[in-house]
Amino acid sequence: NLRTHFVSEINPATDDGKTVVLSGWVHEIRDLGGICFIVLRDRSGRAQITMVKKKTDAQLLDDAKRQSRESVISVVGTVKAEAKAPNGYEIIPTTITLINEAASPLPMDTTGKVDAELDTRLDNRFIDLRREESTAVFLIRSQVQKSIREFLYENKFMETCTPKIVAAATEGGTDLFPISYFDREAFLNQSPQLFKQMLMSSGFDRVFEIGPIFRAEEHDTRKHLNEATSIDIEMSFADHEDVMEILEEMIVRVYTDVAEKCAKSLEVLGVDLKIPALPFKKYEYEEVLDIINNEIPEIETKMVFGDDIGTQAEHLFGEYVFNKTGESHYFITAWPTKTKPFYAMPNAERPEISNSFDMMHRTMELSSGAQRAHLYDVLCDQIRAKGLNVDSFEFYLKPFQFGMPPHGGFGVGCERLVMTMLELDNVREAVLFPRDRRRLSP
Ligand code: ATP
Ligand code: AMO
Repeated sequence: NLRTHFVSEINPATDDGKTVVLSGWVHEIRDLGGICFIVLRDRSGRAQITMVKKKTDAQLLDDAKRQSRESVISVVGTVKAEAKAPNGYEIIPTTITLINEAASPLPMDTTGKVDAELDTRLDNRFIDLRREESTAVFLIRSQVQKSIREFLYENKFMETCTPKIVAAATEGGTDLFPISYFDREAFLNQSPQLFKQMLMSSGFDRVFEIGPIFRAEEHDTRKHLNEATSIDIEMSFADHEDVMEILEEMIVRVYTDVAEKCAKSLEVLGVDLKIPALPFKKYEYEEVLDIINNEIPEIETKMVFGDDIGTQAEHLFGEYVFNKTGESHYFITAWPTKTKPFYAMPNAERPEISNSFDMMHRTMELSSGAQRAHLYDVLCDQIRAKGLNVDSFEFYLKPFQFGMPPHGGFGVGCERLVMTMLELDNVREAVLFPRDRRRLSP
């Protein structure tokens, strides 16, 4: 047996005197002469293996001292409560088995004593992920995805998988990755958008997918990836208001679960999580323009209806909202129809605005969504109005002719959700093996 416990599962109060088996990596060896410590690390934390020279078998001590850092070892020993040790206990070993030796020097420091550039860390990601801060990010990300799944299942959503190799662009044609598909051209999908909508016509009613999206964005920023993970939902007999309610509840659920279940990882990262208050504040697009034009003097050029809210204005407005409400999350609703994709529903009274929204974090956009145009003729008009060809959307449009219910949905970037939650400087830190303009490996 190579493991009876993870390091964090041992409780000094109740396990004192017990024999346990721990397996993991040699985080550190400290030989102080009369006493020698090995710090063994697994994904849950670190345990101190203590060998007092006089009381330890000479061979065992000798073997222990020869271990190289980051080698894989397994330790059988007795738990001893010890207030000065990490987690309040140490292990007095009876055997230490070297399972696989690590070469030295290491490509990168794992102890946190030497700061590495993000690029160095990503080049050596396998070992960077051994750092407790990196592990913490992905333990939290795992909880985020688990909570989202649980929340959506509880709300009657079913999980789906839609194709990633597609024939047509979803979100406009500029940022597609073309691939060769036998003798035809195909693309990596930018969003499950068209498929999740088609499933509404199939009567699935509420679907979700957590999966990759591919965007050939050329810019190199802290918040754009070329392969991202999108949390997509689509629901029938619902409008944008219903969709926003699900979204804000989902976000609060995720924050609540992470605060409760990932306390240790949050502590490692030094993050004091504030759970957003419900409901999120809603600002209509035109209200946002008014505020930017009249209350945010840093934006010198007056904005007019139809303008995109650029990065600088987005940031300043986020600060404005935060100062006013104390909240980081909010919605911008009622975007001009021409700034939103063809599938957004134009407003019945004012067709120049759409039943759409973005869900914002103080520092960036986290999600967009909308009620969808579910009437065939309206949808065809909108596709044409965007200068796109109706014929290339035939597979998508057909379901709209044979019983399509009203519906709506959203997409949330999972990495941005984790990045903003954990105040990470760069979205790449929330991806195991990020893909960007320059990075295709590891
Ligand atoms: P910013 O406004 O802060 O400069 P951005 O406009 O480039 O950023 P993001 O905030 O990074 O965009 O988030 C993605 C947004 O960019 C979406 O809401 C969408 O409007 C636009 N976008 C990104 N990819 C696509 C795409 N493939 N097709 C259409 N729109 C896209
Ligand atoms: P949108 O294009 O706004 O909407 O994407 C939804 C969310 O996905 C994330 N995202 C990204 N994250 C990192 N890098 C990228 N390059 C990137 N692109 C997008 C963002 C963004 O808010 N079909 C619609 C959703 C819908 O209406 O249901 C869509 O894709 O967090």
